[in-house]
Amino acid sequence: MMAEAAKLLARSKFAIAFTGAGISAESGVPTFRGKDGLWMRYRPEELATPEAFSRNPRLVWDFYKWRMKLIAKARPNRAHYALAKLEEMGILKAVITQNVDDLHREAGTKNLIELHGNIFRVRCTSCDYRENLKESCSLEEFLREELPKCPNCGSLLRPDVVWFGEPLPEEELSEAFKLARRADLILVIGTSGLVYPAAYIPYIVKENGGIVIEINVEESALTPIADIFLRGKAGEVMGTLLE
Ligand code: BJW
Ligand code: ZN
Repeated sequence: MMAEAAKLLARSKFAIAFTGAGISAESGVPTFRGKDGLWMRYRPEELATPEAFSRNPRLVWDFYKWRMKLIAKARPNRAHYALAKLEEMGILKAVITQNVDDLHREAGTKNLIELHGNIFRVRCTSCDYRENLKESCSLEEFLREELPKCPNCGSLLRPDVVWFGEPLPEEELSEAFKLARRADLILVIGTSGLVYPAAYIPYIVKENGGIVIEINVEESALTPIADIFLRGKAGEVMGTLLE
């Protein structure tokens, strides 16, 4: 299976990757679903919504600040580096991620499409103020504020991520769909494949005759369309695949 996957990848003309929370699990970033995927007693559907934020912004901000701290300390793992290496080798054309953790960028991936935003970016709930806390080096200061306010207009700031019921960034989504139509192979790594429209991406590749290679510790909603399923941790499997 592994040798077959490596051969298909080496022969592909336009390979892309589609990643989810599982690729960052070995970096110590918790996933959303599954036994270790919970934040206290909350489910993502209870926190990652605009309704939750207007009902209880403090609770939602506590969740994001907890993750910001955790993610700021996390380093890319072998899977992130393997994808950056494959891009450098000219095999992989893009990484489409549902993750907000910045670890693909840190590993060196150049053509990165972030479908659900980025946890280090914040934006105002009323005006068009935006800030990247990593670029402005103000993360620590920011984390000390209880309810972060816009420096322009004083309104509440929010994480620049996509919550349930919100549209995905238009340009990123159309670029992702375009890449999927063009791809002859897709590596689907560490995603439950339950959240749409992101989960359409592997189906588009499949419908256009492309090969779907899935890497996951367990079967997902996308396993039925996988041509090859490699069971295991993303870092370990990707490490072996590149050998
Ligand atoms: C390992 C591993 C290891 C563990 N190695 N593997 C049909 C079509 C379109 C939309 C819908 C639809 N049906 C329903 C909807 C609505 C909804 C939706 O999809 N709901 C479903 C839950 C049913 N979608 C939306 O609301 C989206 N917006 C939308 O549709 O807008 C329409 C609209 C248009 C115009 C105007 C207005 C509206 C938005 C979805 C936003 C999702 N946001 C989140 C939060 C982001 C911010 C944050 O990070 O806090 O995105 S929710 C959460 O789920 C996050 C993730 O990106 C996303 C996907 O999760 P992921 O990455 O798959 O993680 P897990 O935890 O689920 O899985 C981890 C996997 O890793 C598992 O399989 C493990 O086995 C594996 N694993 N360790 C390898 N070491
Ligand atoms: Zn503002």
